[in-house]
Amino acid sequence: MSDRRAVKPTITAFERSPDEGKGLARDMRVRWALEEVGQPYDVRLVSFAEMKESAHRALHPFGQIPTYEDGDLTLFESGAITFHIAQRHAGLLPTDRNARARAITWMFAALNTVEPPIVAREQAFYTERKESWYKERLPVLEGRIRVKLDDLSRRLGKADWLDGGFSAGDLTMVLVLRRLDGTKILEEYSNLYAYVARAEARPAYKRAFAAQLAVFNSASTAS
Ligand SMILES: N[C@@H](CCC(=O)N[C@@H](CS)C(=O)NCC(=O)O)C(=O)O
Repeated sequence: MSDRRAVKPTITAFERSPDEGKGLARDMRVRWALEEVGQPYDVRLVSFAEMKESAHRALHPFGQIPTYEDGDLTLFESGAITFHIAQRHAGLLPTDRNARARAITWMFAALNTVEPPIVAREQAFYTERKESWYKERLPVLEGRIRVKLDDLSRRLGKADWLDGGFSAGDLTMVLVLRRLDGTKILEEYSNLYAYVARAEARPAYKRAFAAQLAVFNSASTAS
C-alpha cells in the first residue's frame, strides 16, 4: 500500500518556533509520521506574518501551520495530515480492519479528549497568568487534565502502546502528552511518562525532532 512519491510532499513549519526547538509545534506530528513511513519531505518555513497572508491562507484557512502539499492535494490540520500519511503508507495503521479502526479512534481521543484540557491550560498560561485570579484557576485547569490522564494511565496499564503495536494513535497521543512539558503533571503518571519516553526513543521520532531543532538553531544563529 506504500505510495512513496518521486516528488516529495512539502509541509510548512514555523520559521522561528515559539517553543524554541522543543518539538511542541504541530509540524512535529507530520514530520514524525513522514519519518515513520520513510517518506522524504520538504519544509517551507513561514513567519507569523506570512501565515496570515492570503497565499498561506489559501492552504490553511485559519492561517496556521502545519500544512501539507503533495501534487494537487493540499491539507491542513495535523491530525488529518497524519491520518492521510498513515493511510497512504504502511507502518502507522494495522492492516486488520478492527485494529485499524481502534488505532484511528486513539487519534481522535488524543485530539478531541486529551488535547483540549491541555491546550486550555496552555492558553490560560499565555493570556491570563498576570490576572489576579489565575492562581485559583490553574488548579481547576490542571484538575481537568488529571481526570483524562487518570483514565488514560489506567487504560495503558503496563502495555507499551495503546492498542497492540505502535500506531498513528500513539504518535498523536504522545505528542499531545508532550505538550505538558514543563508542568510536571506527566511525571505523576509513571506509565505515561515511560510511554512518552519509549516513543521518543524511536529513531523516526529522533530524526523528526532533530530536523525541527535544526530549524530553530539556524534561526538563532542567523539573528
Ligand atoms: N488543530 C490544528 C492546530 C494548528 C495550530 O494551532 N498551529 C499553531 C502551531 S502548533 C499555529 O500555527 N499557531 C500560530 C497561530 O495560530 O497564529 C492542528 O492540529 O494542526
